[in-house]
Amino acid sequence: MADEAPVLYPLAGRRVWVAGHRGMVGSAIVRRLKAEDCEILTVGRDEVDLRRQDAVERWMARTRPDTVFLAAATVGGIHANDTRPAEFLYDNLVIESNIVNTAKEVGVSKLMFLGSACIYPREAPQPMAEDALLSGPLEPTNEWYAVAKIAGIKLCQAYRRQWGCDFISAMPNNLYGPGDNFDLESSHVLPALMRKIHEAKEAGRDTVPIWGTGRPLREFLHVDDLADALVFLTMRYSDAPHVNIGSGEEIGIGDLAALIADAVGWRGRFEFDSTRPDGMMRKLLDVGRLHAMGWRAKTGLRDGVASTYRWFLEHRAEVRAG
Ligand code: GFB
Repeated sequence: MADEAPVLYPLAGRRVWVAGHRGMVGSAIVRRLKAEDCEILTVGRDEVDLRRQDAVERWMARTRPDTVFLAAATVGGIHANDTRPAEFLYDNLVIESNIVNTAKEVGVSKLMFLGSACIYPREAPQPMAEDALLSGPLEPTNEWYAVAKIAGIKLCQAYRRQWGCDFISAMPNNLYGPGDNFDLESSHVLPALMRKIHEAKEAGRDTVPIWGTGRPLREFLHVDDLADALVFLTMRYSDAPHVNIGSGEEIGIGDLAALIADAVGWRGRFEFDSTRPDGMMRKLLDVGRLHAMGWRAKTGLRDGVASTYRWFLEHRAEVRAG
């Protein structure tokens, strides 16, 4: 493995704002930052609606963060992306614009913007390298979210170019882990299948529905690995191009379902619902740039699914209410 890139931006002693700290990603960043000697700042939606420019400006002017992790976003799985295009485009555009611009105004010295692998064209060569950005048409099921995330990358690059701001971007692949959304209509595939399979086991059912053909391939990254990579890049990377973050481990949706069924201890049959979309047939990131800086994912999918299932069992009441 490559030697770790040197630390350019130590976090010790800094005031670090995690925007979106109640989400799966934000809460993982907060957990990871506890190992750094920094002051963690958070604010709830009830206090500051990040879609309101004046509210963001007032809060940031008062709290004066040194560092920002921009993990606040309207997110969801293939169905939510496909059916709520206005929210996915508008919310994400305004949240990132408000925070990036105010970060420049109040003198934030480092900002990490979090995007998504869906920024890449539908027909991008696999694995998808950073320079595949804007080389072709997007996957239609998530183009609204993708356009907002591409705009976020460009905002960081523009503020770097015009104002010299040290704003960087990272693009993770499909995430999962503790704190995920388990709502069956709006969630991503891994938590959805975990919940469906668990509930089939509880109810003694021997079939579980799966959207699409089960053939699409996805690369899953545990959210604690993501948080570690984000802290790594914040401290060691300072340049305009965005950086991919992935596990390098790819699996078909049908095989993922079987792996989850093993973890849950359910035996039964999957019924594929071809009226639901498959989305991208393959979505694997080229993580050469990150590996060359000396970072690799640590959590294997089988272990990650097992620990996420334990988390799910411990939080069943919240998951059902959510
Ligand atoms: O995770 P997912 O919703 O999002 O779906 P994407 C992945 C694959 O799993 C698709 C299939 O082929 C789905 O049709 N799938 C099977 C299911 N059963 C289910 C189910 O019960 N629920 C869900 N949700 N999927 C997302 C983007 O795309 O990727 C986001 O929509 C984001 O914007 C994320 O970028 C990384 O991988 O297709």
